Amino acid sequence: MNLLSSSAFCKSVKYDELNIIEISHPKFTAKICLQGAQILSFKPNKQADFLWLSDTVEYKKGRSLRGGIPICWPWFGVVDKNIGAVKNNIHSQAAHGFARTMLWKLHEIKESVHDVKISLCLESNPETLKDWPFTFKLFAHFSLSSHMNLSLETINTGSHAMCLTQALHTYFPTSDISKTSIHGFNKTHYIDALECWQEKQQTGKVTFDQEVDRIYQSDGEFLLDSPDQCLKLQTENSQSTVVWNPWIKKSLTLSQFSADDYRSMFCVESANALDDVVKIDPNESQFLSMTLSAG
Ligand code: TA6
Repeated sequence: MNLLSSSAFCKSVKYDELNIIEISHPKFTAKICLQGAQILSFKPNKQADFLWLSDTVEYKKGRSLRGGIPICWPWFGVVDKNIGAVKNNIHSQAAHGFARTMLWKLHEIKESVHDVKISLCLESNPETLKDWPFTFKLFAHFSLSSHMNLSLETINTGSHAMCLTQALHTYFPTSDISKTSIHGFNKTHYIDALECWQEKQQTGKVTFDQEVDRIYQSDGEFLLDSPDQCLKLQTENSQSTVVWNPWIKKSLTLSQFSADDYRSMFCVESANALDDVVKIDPNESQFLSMTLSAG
């Protein structure tokens, strides 16, 4: 009997070309796309969805979906912005790695009246080895109840140490980007991707009145304050957090993104990016984790 047929809360539904696991639990509902192990929606009872998903999202094989939490792995951002130890092993020009566009396998479901724990797995294969010459097992462990935890586990199953960068590229909703702020970065240094990757220092809360694309050198706990919901984001094993809003001009270049979508979303991404490189020795593993809860 397969995992889903014995589940009380989970079922697989076809959306165009992709299979989505729909979870309907007494405490929450959620949707997880098997492609990319990408959670698209997490909505605790009596609360708004914690995640933003584009109204023009496309469920197509091999293409990342705009919204939810794309898993950027085994590199973050454009290849050339990674340090040598990472980029010298990459034989692809795709941004944000290959994990988000590959088909993962459902690995385990554990469920109770309190929560659903569901894990998906991606293993190295001839396709991944073409782009990145390391053998691995990658797990996305979701623990869902009235809050959401995602832990990305990388296991190095090869005989050589691997260096990677990664991000849980979370899209958040807001009813008004101009009244949205992020707390927890005061006095934190960041790299401004829009101003020649210069290092700067944050003063006070982060607000949005133009395109923002910054990699903050920080970990820990952040408060995401928008007009109709306040969320707490906690991270583990992440020393870099990316904050992004494309604003008006960049919005016009994005797939699955309407011209005014920048008003209703923002990204805060729990990452290991730029110099915050993860090195994993043979038979070792590393976890990058995030927890989202009502603020
Ligand atoms: O995380 C911010 C960022 O690197 C931006 O520079 C922008 O490229 C964004 O990710 C979205 O990238 P995508 O490839 O998903 O369109």
